Amino acid sequence: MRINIDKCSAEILDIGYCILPGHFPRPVLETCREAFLPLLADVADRIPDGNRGARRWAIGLPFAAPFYHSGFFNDDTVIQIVSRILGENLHISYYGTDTPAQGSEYQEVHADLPFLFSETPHHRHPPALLAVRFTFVDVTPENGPFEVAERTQHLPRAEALEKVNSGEIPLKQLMLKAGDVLITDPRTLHRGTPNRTDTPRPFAVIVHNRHWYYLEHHGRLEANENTPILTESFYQTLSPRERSLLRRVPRTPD
Ligand SMILES: O=C(O)CCC(=O)C(=O)O
Repeated sequence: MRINIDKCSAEILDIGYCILPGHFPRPVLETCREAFLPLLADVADRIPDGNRGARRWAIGLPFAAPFYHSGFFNDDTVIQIVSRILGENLHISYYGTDTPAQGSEYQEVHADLPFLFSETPHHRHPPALLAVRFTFVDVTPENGPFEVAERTQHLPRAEALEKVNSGEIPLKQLMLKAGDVLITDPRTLHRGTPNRTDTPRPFAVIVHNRHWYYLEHHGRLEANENTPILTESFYQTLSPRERSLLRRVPRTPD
């Protein structure tokens, strides 16, 4: 489907996100889902209670087979949209997943980032970071849809939380299909909801940053700390644009 880059960028700046329907190929997402299940089983063995709430795990993925697909990182449309907002020379700092399984609960409504200028909470400014997100399975009302409170990225955090928790600003459920790409400003308030099925619902995230922005903790993979994030030899096989995007990811020699 042809995507209107201007419209999508404007939506992110206005409501906090936009969706590119059916943008990534479903067979590739299915290979990711299959490869992810043993990794999730290993993490669930080590951290049975979850690390993002009950039976919910944040798990970092290496920039390597079987999870790295150039199509996720080097997509012309996605890069045009994120660079329209973040400017030229942006970089990718993290690849990971959020997965609720059966027994998970509602998360507290939250944002994924502290304020850039905490001393002036009313100061409205464009994002320094965008999350490009996609699910490995179709989302249904039963398996834990992501919920988002539109336009809350523009408000002081305490006011936004108060308005969402009191119901004045509604939370909207995003029923994403495998293949849909969600681009969000992670300051926009959101929460994960319970997965009531026996099938985990992995939700991938690729973090894109302005060229001057970097979060230190992105230098290690959540719940997957012993896996090399990016090896030098794999990095050297990538296209010039991918190498530029991943230039700040720590690399290990083979
Ligand atoms: O997986 C989800 O639906 C959201 C998870 C989330 O926002 C988080 O863990 O910070």
